[in-house]
Amino acid sequence: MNTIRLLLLIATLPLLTQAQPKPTPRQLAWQKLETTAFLHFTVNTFTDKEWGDGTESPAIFNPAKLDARQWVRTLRDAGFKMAIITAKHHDGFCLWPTKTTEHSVKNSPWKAGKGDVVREVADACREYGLKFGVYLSPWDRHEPRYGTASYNDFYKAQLRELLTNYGDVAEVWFDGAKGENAKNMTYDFDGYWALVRELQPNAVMFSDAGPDVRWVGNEAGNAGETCWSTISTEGMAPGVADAKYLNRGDPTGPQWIPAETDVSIRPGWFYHATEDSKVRSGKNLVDLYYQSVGRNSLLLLNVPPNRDGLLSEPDIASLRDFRRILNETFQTNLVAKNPKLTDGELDTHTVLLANKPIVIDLIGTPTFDRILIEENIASGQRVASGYVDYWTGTIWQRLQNFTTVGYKRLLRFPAITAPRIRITFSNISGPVQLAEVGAYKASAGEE
Ligand code: FUL
Repeated sequence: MNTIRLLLLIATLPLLTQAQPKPTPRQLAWQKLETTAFLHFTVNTFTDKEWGDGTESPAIFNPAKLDARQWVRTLRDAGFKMAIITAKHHDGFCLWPTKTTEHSVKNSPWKAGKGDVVREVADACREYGLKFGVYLSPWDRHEPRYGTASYNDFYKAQLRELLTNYGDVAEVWFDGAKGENAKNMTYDFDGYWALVRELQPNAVMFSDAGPDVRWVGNEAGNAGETCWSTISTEGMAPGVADAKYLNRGDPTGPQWIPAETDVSIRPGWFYHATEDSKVRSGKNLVDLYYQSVGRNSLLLLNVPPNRDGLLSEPDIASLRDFRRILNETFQTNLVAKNPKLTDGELDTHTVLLANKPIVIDLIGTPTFDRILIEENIASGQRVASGYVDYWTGTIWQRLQNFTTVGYKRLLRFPAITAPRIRITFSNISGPVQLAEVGAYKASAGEE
């Protein structure tokens, strides 16, 4: 070994041996879902509100044509891999016939009180091959025990029902939202989380502060341009977190808690007929995809069923456009076939050190305007910054700088034509495991 090599090894040794946070298998499986859906549905759908106050009569809940198979089929066709249903929102109304309260579908005219929305969604997810998740609002404006210690038992009993009667649950959503004048309540989050681990060990848990996946810090569909999957949860709890910190993550954070980007296809989370004309277009949804999945996050797109109990035509049309555009853009990878970098697998990768560029040959001299870069995050997230150059025929020309990569980084730029590109990682926290590289020409639908 020559001296330079030896010095290099000594310099990188602390980085190699330093324990870096890594995803658990359940977090890794979750990240690979990329596009997931939220279904906001409750009495609010019938009162035209966003937050119910808990006084709503179960009698108003009557989605006469409810067809959860239509919801999940539509989502499947649009490429979504999981659906999360609001089993109970802040109003306390339960979409399943719970034994814990009378405030549920069992006292609604829908299916003469014999219906179970949670079951229909879980069954449809199984039928169409989607993962299934539940949202169970800790803040409950109906339950009289809310504000006392015994509410924790009530909440855990609800969790137990949802996690034992409906098959596999892939995600449990703990919303930190709580009205300003809400009663004081000391939630037993440790107890809730232990119960989820016991009953559904493969489920990831979402809250502002994890423990498995975190809020991205806004509801506008924007992960940080820089987005680390690591944070420190010191001083945080659901409802208590610094939104800016969550948005970017923290390169020195000791915990692996990646960001989930929750955003609605409509202005509100629940269905309102007045918003039928304000549904995001397919192109707009594609922007959300670049801003979330393309920035090392995961898209959780809300598509709220209407009063009939169906997804609405404008939403379906946008979802269809969204998938068509993404399929057109990403169907042909213009990077020349490479056993490690174009095989779609994270664990086959090429190791790169700082400022040691890798040249990537393209197929012929194609025209392209999108680049994809992926790290093998199974070993952690290591790229803090880098840049891409392209070969003009005479020189390497700078195409774009980027910051974090993580699970997936998508770069967008005006189309260029070149036979090869060159990627350099300039600031890294350890040897980078470059897993995938792609170059694409965007669908005309993105224009
Ligand atoms: C918020 C809630 O208050 C909204 O109603 C919605 O459920 C959103 C996903 O989370 O905190």
